Amino acid sequence: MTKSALITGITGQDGAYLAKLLLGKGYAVFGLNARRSSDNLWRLRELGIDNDVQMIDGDLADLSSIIRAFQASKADEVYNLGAQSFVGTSWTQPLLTANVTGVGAANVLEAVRLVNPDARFYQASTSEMFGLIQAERQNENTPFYPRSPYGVAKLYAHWLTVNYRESFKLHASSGILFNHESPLRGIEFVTRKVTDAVARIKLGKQKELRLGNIDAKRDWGFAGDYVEAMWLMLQQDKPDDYVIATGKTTTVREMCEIAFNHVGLNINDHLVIDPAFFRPAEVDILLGDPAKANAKLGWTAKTQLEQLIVMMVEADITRVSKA
Ligand code: NAP
Ligand code: F7E
Repeated sequence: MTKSALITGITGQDGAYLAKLLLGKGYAVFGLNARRSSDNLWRLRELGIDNDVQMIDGDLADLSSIIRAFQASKADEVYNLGAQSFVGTSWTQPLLTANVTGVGAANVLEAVRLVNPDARFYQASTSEMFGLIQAERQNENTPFYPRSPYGVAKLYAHWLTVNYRESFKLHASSGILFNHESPLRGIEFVTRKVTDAVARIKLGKQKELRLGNIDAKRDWGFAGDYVEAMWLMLQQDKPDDYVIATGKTTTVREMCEIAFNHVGLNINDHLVIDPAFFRPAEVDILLGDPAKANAKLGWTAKTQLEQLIVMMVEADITRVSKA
């Protein structure tokens, strides 16, 4: 029997890679697609799967649309990846972030509970929930201390996933994913902002790169590796929570240096520190401990940061050259 999956956030970075992974495994893949006035299918197109997924109109803020999408897809597995996912915007749009990123997850969980409680559910939780870190390496037992309205909204969604698992016996799992990037990353996130700028500077279309706190440290992996962990979680007999990370942390400055060095440019000739990009509260350092995912899911991050940044710079050089 062909399995069916419903992905919220299918047009985002992870949604596109997950859709590709599931199609490769023979799933019928459906996506909840929020109405937009302009094209949001570029990632699916870049992966060559825009005609292979079935889009259903719906919005995370609209429970009835999610119920209809879930009924139409007859999904065995539901992946809730949709969110207002940019931390910076969560300070300027805190209520929208709460509604979409937080209550949106409640809407999807309610749809599962009401329509087919046997379906398996994945929640896209985040290392941002650790925020002001309470342990040097963060694992599933580390206390949370979110530092942004985004982190707070995600924490609500995370605990609701745990609660629905315990209250209604749903097969609901939460992946606590550390930062993961790719050539399909949104341009506002720091890795892609850097690789796009490096490509433009190299091709003479831009002179400087303006960044905020370059001392922040992140545990960065490749999105293509991380969506495999999502799928693996839903194949387990028992639902659970897992930290997904590389176990290495790097400063924003060091990540930038990889990008500039790759094309033979000197970062000091182009980087400008701009207070506009500092955040009201910062997550200074994140470092995940993926031991549980290694042991129980057999999952490890395959792609090194250097490989990842080079892949992104090359993709941006190709894009900027064609533009
Ligand atoms: P992303 O690229 O920003 O994609 C977000 C997706 O959510 C897009 O498809 C977007 O649709 C959709 N969306 C936004 N508002 C919606 C609404 N009201 N109704 C329905 N869909 C809506 O995010 P990502 O990097 O792929 O991340 C996927 C998930 O993992 C997110 O929940 C994110 O918070 C979480 N996460 C990400 C990371 C990371 O490092 N990437 C780490 C941990 C957790 P449009 O394309 O139409 O805007
Ligand atoms: O920032 C610093 C910034 O926006 C990383 C989301 O996917 O991962 C992501 O959240 C760091 C921060 O990602 C700029 O202050 C410096 O310390 O790429 P980012 P994020 O905030 O870590 C988590 C796991 C998620 O769940 C989120 O959805 O880089 N930084 N200068 C900058 N960041 C940006 N964006 N732009 C700058 O100019």
